[in-house]
Amino acid sequence: MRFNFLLFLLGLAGLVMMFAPLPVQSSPPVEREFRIEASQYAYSPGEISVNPGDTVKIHLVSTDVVHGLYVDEYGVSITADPGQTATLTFVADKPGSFRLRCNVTCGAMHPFMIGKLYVGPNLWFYRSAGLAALVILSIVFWKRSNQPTITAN
Ligand SMILES: [Cu+2]
Repeated sequence: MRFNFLLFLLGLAGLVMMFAPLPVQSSPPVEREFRIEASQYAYSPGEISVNPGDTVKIHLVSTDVVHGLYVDEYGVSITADPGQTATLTFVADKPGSFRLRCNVTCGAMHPFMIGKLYVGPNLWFYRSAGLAALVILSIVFWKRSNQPTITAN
């Protein structure tokens, strides 16, 4: 009976750990600069990640033809001429993951020229670490409850 209650508590703690929004701001906003090379038909690096509130400065360098970079949902974009660098600055105030797409028709595979902006602290790491700790706790409790108890007469 007591053990079931503990299990219930552990399960509850697990759910909270998975889904509760963490109110902590893991780090104060900073300016982050990225140099992204655009060539047919990819961005390099293809993924960038920042913390919410950060000022993102992207230097887009085109190595072959004219390429663009449009950030989904943020609605900001930039165009870089061949061999040129263009700079885009915006504040990453929306958390989540957003597509970066080329907004200049640059060739046959143009629609597949896609990158990713990830805005958010690495919550999954902390959540899975918390879950792992819970699993270990449950095993400890389970072992204890299965131990034969010595009763004194
Ligand atoms: Cu392109």
